[in-house]
Amino acid sequence: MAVDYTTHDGVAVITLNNPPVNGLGLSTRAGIVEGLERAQNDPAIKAIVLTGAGKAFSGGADITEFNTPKATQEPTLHTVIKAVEGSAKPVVAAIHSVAMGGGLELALGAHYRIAAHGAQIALPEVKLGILPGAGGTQHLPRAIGLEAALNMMVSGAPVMSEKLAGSGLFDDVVEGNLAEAALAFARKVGAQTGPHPKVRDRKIEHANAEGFIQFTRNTVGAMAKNFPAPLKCIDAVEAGVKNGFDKGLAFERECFVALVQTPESHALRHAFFGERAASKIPDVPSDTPVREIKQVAVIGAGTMGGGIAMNFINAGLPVTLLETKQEALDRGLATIRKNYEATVKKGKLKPEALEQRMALITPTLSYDDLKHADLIVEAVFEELGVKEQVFKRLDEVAKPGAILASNTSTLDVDKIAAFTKRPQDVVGMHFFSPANVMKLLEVVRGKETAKDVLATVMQLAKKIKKTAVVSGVCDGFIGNRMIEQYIRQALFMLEEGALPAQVDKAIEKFGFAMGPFRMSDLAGNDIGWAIRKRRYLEHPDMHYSKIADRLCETGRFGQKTGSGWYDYKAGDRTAYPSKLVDEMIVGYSQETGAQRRKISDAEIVERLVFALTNEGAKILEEGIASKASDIDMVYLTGYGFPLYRGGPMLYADTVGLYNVERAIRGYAARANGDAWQLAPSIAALAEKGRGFNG
Ligand code: T1G
Repeated sequence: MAVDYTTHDGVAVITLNNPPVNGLGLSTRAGIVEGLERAQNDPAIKAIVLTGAGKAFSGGADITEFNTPKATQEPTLHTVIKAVEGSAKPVVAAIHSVAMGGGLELALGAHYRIAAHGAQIALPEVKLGILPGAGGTQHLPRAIGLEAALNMMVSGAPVMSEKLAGSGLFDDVVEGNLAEAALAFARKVGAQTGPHPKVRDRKIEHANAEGFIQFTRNTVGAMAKNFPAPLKCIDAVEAGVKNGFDKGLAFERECFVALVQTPESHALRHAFFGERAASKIPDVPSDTPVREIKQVAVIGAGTMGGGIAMNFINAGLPVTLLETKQEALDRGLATIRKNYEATVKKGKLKPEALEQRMALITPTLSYDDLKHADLIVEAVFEELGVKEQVFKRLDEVAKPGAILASNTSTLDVDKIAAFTKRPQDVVGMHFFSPANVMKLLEVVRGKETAKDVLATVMQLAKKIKKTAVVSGVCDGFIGNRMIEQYIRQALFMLEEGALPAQVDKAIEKFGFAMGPFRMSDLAGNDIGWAIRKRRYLEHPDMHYSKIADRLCETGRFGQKTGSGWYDYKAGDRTAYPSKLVDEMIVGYSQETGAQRRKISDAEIVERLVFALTNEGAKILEEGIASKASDIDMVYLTGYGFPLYRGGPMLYADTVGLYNVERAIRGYAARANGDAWQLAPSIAALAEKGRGFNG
C-alpha cells in the first residue's frame, strides 16, 4: 500500500509513501481512506496527522493515471477529501515540502494545516491544460481569499509556504521540526471537543467579487489565447461565489471532465512528460556515475560562444573564455556585460549579481589556460578544418577525462571526435541562438561517446535549465534536418502559387511563433543559401526550388541587409511584403513553366507540418532520436512549434496517421511530389490504427 500508518501517544500518522512525489494514484487514495477508518475505529486515537514521505507532501493527482480507468476508480480524490473533512477526529495536514494540485486540495480538506518553511504550494493544473478538479476552485478562495486564490490558479505558479503564513491557509508555518510540531498541534486539538473547522464552511469575503472576477476574466482572456483552462478556473470560482460550495464543486467537476479531454490538455501533459523523458537515454542506466563539472571552458567569444558561456556562469560555474585575438575577446566580454545590463534594467538581476557573474569569467588567449577545465565547449567557425585545429589542440592540453564538446550545428561529430585520441570524451552540444535564451540543447552522441559523458551532459543541462535531447549523428541532427524539409515545401509552394506573406500568415495562424520567410529574414537568408550550395554538391539528385537562391543572388539576406523576402525600414523590424520579390516569384514560376494556382491555407499548414512529421518518422526509424516525444520537445523548445499542439509528432497523432498518410500520398502525386518519400513507419502505424506516441 502506498501509505504507512503509525500511532504516537494517541495520534495516528498517515504517511503518503508513493515515490517519487506521492502522486495520488489509486493505491495511495485507498490507503488514506483505510488509514482514516482505522483511526476512527481506534478509541485510543484522538487526532490524525496526514503527511508525506520523501521529496513531496504530494505532487498531486497521479498524472500517469489520466484517461485510464484508475483515474476515476473509487476512492476518487473527491471521496478521499470528503472522508478527511468528515472525520470525527481532527485531521492535521503536515506539509514538509511540495503540496501541489490534488496534494494541496487534499490538505485543504483537512481541519488544520501546518507547513514547514520552503514548501512549494501550488495549484498548477492550468499548466497541464486542466483546472483544480478536487475542490481547489472552491476551497482555496475560502482559505486565502478570492484574489490570491485566482492568482495562484490562473498562473499555476508555486508560492513558498512562508509567503502564505497568516493567509488563512496555514495554522502554523514552522522552521523547526515539522513532525514534532504537527504531533503537538494534533494532541492539542485532539483534546478539544469538535466540531473541528472545515475550510468549506468559511465565507469568501470580497468587497466586489463580481467586479474582480470580470476584471480577471478580461485580463486572462487576452493572455490565455489557445489555452481554455485559465478561463475555466475563473468560471468555476465564480460558480462557487454565486451559488455556494456544492454547486461550485459540481460545476468544477463538469469543467474538469471537459478540459481533460481537450487536445490542448493532451498536448500539455505530453510536453510535461516529454520534458522529463528526454533526459532518459534508453541504453544509459539512470544510475550511471557522472563526471564532476566544476570548471568550464568555452572556445570562441562570438554570439554563440558568449551566449554559451552565460549559461554556465548563470548556474554559478566559472568559465575560462578563449579567443584568438584580444579585440575579439574584449568584444565578447562587452556583449556579455551588455546582455546582463539589459536584464538588470528589466529588474530581473541585481547589479551586484551582474558583477559576480562577470567575475566568474576568466578571459584568455592561451589554450594552456584550459588545462584545468572539466568541460570544454567550442563555438568556433563552422568549418571542419577549423574544428580539426581546435580539437587537435584540445587533445594536447585538456586534462584526461575532460569532456570535449562541439557546438557544431551541421558537421559530423564522429569526424570531429576522430581528430582526437579520446573520441569517447567527445560529444556535440548544439545550442540554439540566442544560446543564453533558447531552452533547447541537442546533445549529439557520437559512435564512441562514452555513456558517462552523456549522463554528465544530461545532468548538466538540467543545471543550466536547458531541455536536452539526445540526437545521433546525421546531417542536421533532429531539428535542422526536419526544418530543411519544411523549408523545401515552403519554397515549392512559392513556385506553385503562394507568396511569402500568405505562407507565413497561414502557419502563424496555426500557432508557429514565426513563419519560414520571416524566420529566414531574421536568421539571415545567406545561412540557408550556404547549406543549399553544399547540399547541391552532396546530393545533386535532391530537387530544390531555386527561388531562394535567386533572392540571395540579389543580396537580399534579410533584416541584416535591410531587405529579404520582405522589405524593412531602418530601425523597424516589421516585415513589409515586397512587390519586387512577389514579381520575382511570379517570374520564376513562368521561367520554370509552373502553372501558378491558388493554394489554400490548409494545404500550406499540411505540407509544412507533415514535412516535419515525415522527416521525424525517418529520424525515429534510423534511431537518430529514440522516442517521438524527443522530437516533439525539439520542436516545442527550439523551433516555435505551438505548445498547445504538442509538437509535430503528437499533432500527427491528433490528426490520425491514416489521414497524414493519405495527405502525403496526395502531395507525392502532384507537382514537386518527388520531395515526398513517405516514411514507412507512418504507413505501418496507420495500418495498425496507432500513433507515434502509443
Ligand atoms: N503524477 C505522476 N508523476 C509525477 C507527478 C504527478 N503529479 N509530478 C511529477 N511526477 C514525476 C515526474 O514525471 C518524474 O518522473 C518525477 O515525478 C520527478 O518529477 C485533481 C487533477 C512535483 C514540483 O502538475 O511540478 O493534481 O521522470 O523531475 O523537479 O486537481 O514534478 O522520475 O519517472 O519534475 O523535484 C497537478 C507536476 C497534477 C505537479 C517535483 N500537479 N509536477 O519537481 O521532480 S493534476 C502537478 C511538478 C492534479 C487535481 C489535478 C514537479 C514537482 P520520472 P520532477 P522535481
